[in-house]
Amino acid sequence: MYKPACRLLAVALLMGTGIAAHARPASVPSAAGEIRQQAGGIEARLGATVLRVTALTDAIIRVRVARGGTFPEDASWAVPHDVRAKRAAVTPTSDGFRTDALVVKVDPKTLALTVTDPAGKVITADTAQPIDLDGTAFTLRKALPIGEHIYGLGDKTGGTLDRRGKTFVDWNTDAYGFDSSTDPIYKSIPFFIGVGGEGGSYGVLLDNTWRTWFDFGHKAADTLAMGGPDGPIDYYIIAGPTTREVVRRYTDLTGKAPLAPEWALGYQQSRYSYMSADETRRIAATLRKDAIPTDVIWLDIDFQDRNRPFTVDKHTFPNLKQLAADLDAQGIKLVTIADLHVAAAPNQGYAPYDTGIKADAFVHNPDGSVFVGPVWPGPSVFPDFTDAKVRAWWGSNFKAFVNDGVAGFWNDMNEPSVFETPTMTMPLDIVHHVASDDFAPRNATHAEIHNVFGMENTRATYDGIKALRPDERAFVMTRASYAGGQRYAVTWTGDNSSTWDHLRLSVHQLINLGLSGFAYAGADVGGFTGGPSPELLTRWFEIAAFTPIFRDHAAKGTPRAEPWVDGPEQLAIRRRFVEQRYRLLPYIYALADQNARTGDPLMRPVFYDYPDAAAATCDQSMDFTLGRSLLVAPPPKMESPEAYDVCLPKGGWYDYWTGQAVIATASGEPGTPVNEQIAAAPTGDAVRLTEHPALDRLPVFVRAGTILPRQPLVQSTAETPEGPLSLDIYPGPDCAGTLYLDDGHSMAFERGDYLRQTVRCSTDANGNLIIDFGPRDGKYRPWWRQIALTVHDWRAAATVTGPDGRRVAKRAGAAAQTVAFTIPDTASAARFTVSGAVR
Ligand code: NBV
Repeated sequence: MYKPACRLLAVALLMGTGIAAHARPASVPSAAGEIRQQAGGIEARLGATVLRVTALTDAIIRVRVARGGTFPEDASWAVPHDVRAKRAAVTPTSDGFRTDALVVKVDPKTLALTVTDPAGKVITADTAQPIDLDGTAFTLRKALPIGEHIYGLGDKTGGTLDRRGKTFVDWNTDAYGFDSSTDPIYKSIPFFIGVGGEGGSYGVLLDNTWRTWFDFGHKAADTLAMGGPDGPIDYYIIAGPTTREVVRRYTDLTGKAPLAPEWALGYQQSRYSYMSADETRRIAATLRKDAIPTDVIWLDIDFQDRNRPFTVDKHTFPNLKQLAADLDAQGIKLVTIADLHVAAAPNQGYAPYDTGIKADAFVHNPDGSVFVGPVWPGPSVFPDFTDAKVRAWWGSNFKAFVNDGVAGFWNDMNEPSVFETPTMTMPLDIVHHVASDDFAPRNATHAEIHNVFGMENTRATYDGIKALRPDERAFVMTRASYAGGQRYAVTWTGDNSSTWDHLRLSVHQLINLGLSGFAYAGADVGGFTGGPSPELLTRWFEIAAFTPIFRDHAAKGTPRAEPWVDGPEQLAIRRRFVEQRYRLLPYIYALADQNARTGDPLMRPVFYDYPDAAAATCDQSMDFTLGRSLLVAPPPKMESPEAYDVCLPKGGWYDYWTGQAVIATASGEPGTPVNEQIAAAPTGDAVRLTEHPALDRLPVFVRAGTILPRQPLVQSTAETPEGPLSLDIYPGPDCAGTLYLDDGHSMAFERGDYLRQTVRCSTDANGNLIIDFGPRDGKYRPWWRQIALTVHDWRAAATVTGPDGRRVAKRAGAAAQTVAFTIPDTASAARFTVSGAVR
């Protein structure tokens, strides 16, 4: 498979230098290191090895290594050409260069790279033996200081959010039945973030599609190593210093997830499989009868004729278009599966095979024949997604489904999963044709393409749907992907199990996916395999209601896992959480808009917005935030009734469910009832409080300083809410909230048809609360005519005056804890004053 012979001769193998050699070149070039300045950076040469460090921006540098003096082609699946072509202004130094944000130094004797901030604080530094070359393989080593923690790397397992002390392999794998130590799994996102070092957070993207590996202080506690068997040594260092800046810059590099349709944020019902149109209608009817707000029903492989992609079983689904229309009339979209493996079915009138063969669209064996491997349809062929022509052909297959009104598509099995093979995928010597972007047209082995195969599958699907329905947002869900895959698809964590452990794991996976660019991610609610207990399914609903993608899905042959299966009591709790999700949609949709523009994930580790949180001593292993304003604190030992402590970062918090401020008490001791710990104003100190788990309660807190938009309950995002928009004001520092709205599905927002408005609050010298509506951006007209404001925990008597000085509302006494008033929709800048403050 690998052809090391000629490369071996060219590798720099210098004994006594930082570059370790495991094979000897024919001639040993000069060992004298030299550094040369060049546009945007430097090149350092040590023997035959050349290190090139280039600043793309002040805070992003690219590092490439040429073995034997020749750089591999400058091409990438993750980082678009125009981004790679950027150059920042740099100032040469004797041992490297500086940008406005970084100082880059190379030790010419070893090629060890050190990146510091301008004050000299180390962001990341190579070890004394930074690069190992061994045939085509390589190892890179960096220091891993005590106190540094590692996040990202997509949805890798590992049992904890932090990846320190562990090793991982990137090799997309169908990991049915995985557990918290299974690796590799479905996706390869070779991007991680170091948090807690002296120079602040930084990220590294190792842009190599081969079977790469990462060791975060496992073999040697002070060393971070990464490597691969072949392919370019090409990586990016992204400086912070905050984690937020790293993630934003990572998505500058690899692309932002496009704004999802609003319905993708609603509740989604799935099963492998709803077996007929009748069953699908019954599911929709029950969701509506039981008043479970729902936006999507998914059709898995059994809706197809013999599991063949791009077919429909005409007996069980006689009229897909009618089904889609009938569901649509109930506010429910249809998403259907479209796996990549095309049935190898010659002479059967199966167009995807016939047209694909004609277009030479399938990958080949080394002998030139088309590779055939068994998957769901039986013998199957595999589109060559790295070829732009093949992607265009693949995309055209969606035409009938788009015409039938199918709203979105699901690309499963795209690691690719191939049955009856020892490797569970196609052989490594399968030949792909690369003809895409800035890659020179050439053949490549599966060993090189494997990890990007799934991403290019989703790219073909995404581009295909966009071509067919250009003015609609394309919704694609994928199981496999690579760095940058967020440009084309949302994702889920694959075939998880119905266990508490998996519910815990899903929180870590979704947080780390968000840090790795995949802001839209979900786990099968209830678990794919096994069948959840009533309590597990209920808890899963509660937590998933605060995660980006909220989809209930279960495997064939497992107990049913729709929300109603465990009787009315469980259903009532589950419904309540789905309803909360729908009430919160204005907030969640504004987070989606924020993500599209900045890259900030929807679901975040607490330290994303509250770096001090890391110092707290509670078990925070299940905590996460949805945006900056909501902190969700599920019980860390979910199956246990034991009390547990929640640590809230400093700044002040309110209880989401009661609206009351949470204050620090002398207590914090287990056993203190929650309501005794809640009193007047948030103090701004970090808070420790004790929670007593109850199945119907999920602790959620609101940052003091939040203006939280919510809407009246709807059963689907297709329904127009009736009544006023709610703005809940939780007074505190840096008090703000954002409204974002558009039509929820089309591209009109790109033409100015959106609404974006910031509302702020502050207190004046007299303790009055000032509420400032900023001017409204965009020309979209909202559904609300009125805005209902509630100021939480406002314990003084109060009058509210509007912009014209007239009284809007009055509350007589201090007994009530909120001030509530309703105003007409306020599209331009306007100030409201809530008087009588002083707590
Ligand atoms: O298409 C069937 C399933 C699907 O439901 C699941 O979500 C995927 O992860 N698919 C895997 C293939 C069969 C798995 C047993």
